[in-house]
Amino acid sequence: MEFAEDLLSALREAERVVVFTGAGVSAESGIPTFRDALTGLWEQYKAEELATEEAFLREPDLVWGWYEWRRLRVMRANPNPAHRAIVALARRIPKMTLVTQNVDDLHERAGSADVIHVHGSLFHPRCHACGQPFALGDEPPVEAEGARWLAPPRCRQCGGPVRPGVVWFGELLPEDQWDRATEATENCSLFLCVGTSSLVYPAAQLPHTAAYRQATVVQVNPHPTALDKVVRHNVVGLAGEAMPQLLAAAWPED
Ligand code: BJW
Ligand code: ZN
Repeated sequence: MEFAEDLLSALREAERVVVFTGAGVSAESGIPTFRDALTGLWEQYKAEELATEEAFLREPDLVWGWYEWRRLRVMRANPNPAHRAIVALARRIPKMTLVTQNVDDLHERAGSADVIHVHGSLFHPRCHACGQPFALGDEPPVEAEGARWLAPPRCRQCGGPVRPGVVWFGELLPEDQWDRATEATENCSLFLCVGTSSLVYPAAQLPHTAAYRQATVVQVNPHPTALDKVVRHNVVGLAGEAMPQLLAAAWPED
């Protein structure tokens, strides 16, 4: 893979970098992207229809079962070369901030620290009624391949239904995570988008903010996205292949 020399020098010289990831960074770990068609029990639905509070209130067992099935898949998956390349990049850049829209924990399991999760996490459910965090057991959420409808557990404090700790459509992003993501974006010289369709706001605003502030905006994605016209460098390829190659090209002595 060939990279423009000014992309490589921008990377080498950057003091502050934001890496902004979406579902595509976990695709090569076997985690379907958000806009992939659902399969199995959920194939008659779209993810957009399940990722709402209304869906949870209407059919809690359907929605909780879907999230627990996804959590099981994540627990059985492993980080891929793209997650590991982002860890390696952090060692090279004086201040790198990792902002992810993903609700999995594959960045952390690859070794990234201080990951900003703007859309929450599959691993931090809470009570829908009172907000009390709910401690998940260590055991896998559902047996073997047993994707199924599952009643949400009840809150140990108030008896309310436990909901996934993710940000659904129509909900506000966690304020602390959003403030940190915005601050890092406004102060970076290079903003690297990896594996996101850049369709969901306000997160999708971040690369536009970076471009407005004169940062070099770079995209790694095998397909066209809403950002194609905004980025200075469009690296067309799979994250698990392009990211390690980008690092090797920027720091060939390693
Ligand atoms: C690879 C690859 C490989 C594949 N390597 N790449 C109209 C205009 C503007 C905004 C709105 C609007 N109507 C409604 C809104 C607001 C709404 C929104 O933005 N909707 C848009 C769809 C239009 N936003 C919200 O509701 C947000 N809240 C909000 O605005 O609050 C204010 C408000 C309050 C009250 C009322 C209204 C507003 C909240 C958004 C929360 C989003 N949450 C989700 C679900 C999380 C839980 C879960 O996972 O179930 O977050 S949605 C979903 O999309 C998920 C993702 O994090 C997010 C982004 O998706 P992502 O990561 O980009 O994945 P994909 O699948 O879209 O793309 C994958 C990409 O990877 C593709 O490009 C592939 O090509 C690529 N790829 N393989 C590299 N190997
Ligand atoms: Zn409660």
